[in-house]
Amino acid sequence: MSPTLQQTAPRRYRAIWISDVHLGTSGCRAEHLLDFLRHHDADYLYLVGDIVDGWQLRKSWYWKQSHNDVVQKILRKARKGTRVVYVPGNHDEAARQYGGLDFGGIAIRQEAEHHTADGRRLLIIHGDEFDGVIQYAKWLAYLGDNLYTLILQLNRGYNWVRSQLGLPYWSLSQYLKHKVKNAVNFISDFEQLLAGEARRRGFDGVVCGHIHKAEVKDIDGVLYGNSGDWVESLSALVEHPDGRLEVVYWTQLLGKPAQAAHSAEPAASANLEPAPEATCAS
Ligand SMILES: [Mn+2]
Repeated sequence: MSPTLQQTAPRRYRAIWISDVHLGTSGCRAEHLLDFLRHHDADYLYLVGDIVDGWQLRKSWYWKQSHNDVVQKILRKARKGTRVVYVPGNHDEAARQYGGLDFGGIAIRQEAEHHTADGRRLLIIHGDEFDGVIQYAKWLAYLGDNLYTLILQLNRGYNWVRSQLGLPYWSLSQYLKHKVKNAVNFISDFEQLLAGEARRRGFDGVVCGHIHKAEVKDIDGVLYGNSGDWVESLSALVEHPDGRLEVVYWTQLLGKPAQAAHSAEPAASANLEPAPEATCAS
C-alpha cells in the first residue's frame, strides 16, 4: 500500500550524478526530478550538464514553478552540506564562462574529478566536446535539437491517445535512438571515445551525460558512466557507500508509480504520469 518513495528519511548515496534535465523546456520532467531529489541525498551531487536549456529558452520562454523548485532544491542541498559541482554542457554553455567560480555553494567547473570510496579517479565531463556534429557544425546541432523536440511532441500526442485507449507508454525517440543503426553506432562511438579520453588522461573512468542514455559499464578496463536524462528515461547514476556505481531509474525506485504519484504532494504530483516502462530497457 505504501509506495517506496513515501519513506520518511531520504535514501543516502555517496554520490549522485544527474544530467540533461533541460529545465526551460516542456520536455523537462521537473516534477519527477523534484520527487527524486526529495527522496535521495548524497555527500556529492554532480550536475553533469544541460541542466538548463538556454537554446530553447532563447527561442521561447518556458519556465514553470516546478523548474524553480528544482533549482531551489539543489541550492538547499548545497546549504545542508552536499558538495554540489556543476559541469555545464552545450545547452547551458553560457555557464561555462563561470568555470572555476562558486555560486550559492555550487562549484562551477569545466570538468571535475571524483574519487570513489574504493579509490578510483573519475573524470566528470558533459561529453559534447566529443560529439563531432556539435564540434564541427553548430547549426546542424540546432537543427537536430528542433527535430528532437518535434519527435518528443509527437510522442506525447501519441501516448495521450494510447493512454485514452488504456495502452502503456511507448517511447518513440528512445525507440529511434535504440533501433536506428546510426544512432546505435553514434552511442557506441561516443562511449568508446569518452572511455578512451579517460584512459589517455590516466583516469580510472569517466562519468558524462549528453547522449541521454544512462549506462555504467567497463570499456577495456575503464569505467564508463552516463547519468542519462530527465526528459525521457528519468535516470541518474549513483555511488553506493562501498564505491559501487549503479544506474537508477525514477520508475524503478518508485515501485508502484501510479500509487506513488497520488501520494506525492498535490502541487508536485499534478504532472506525474504513468511510468515510461519502455525506457527502462537498455
Ligand atoms: Mn548535451
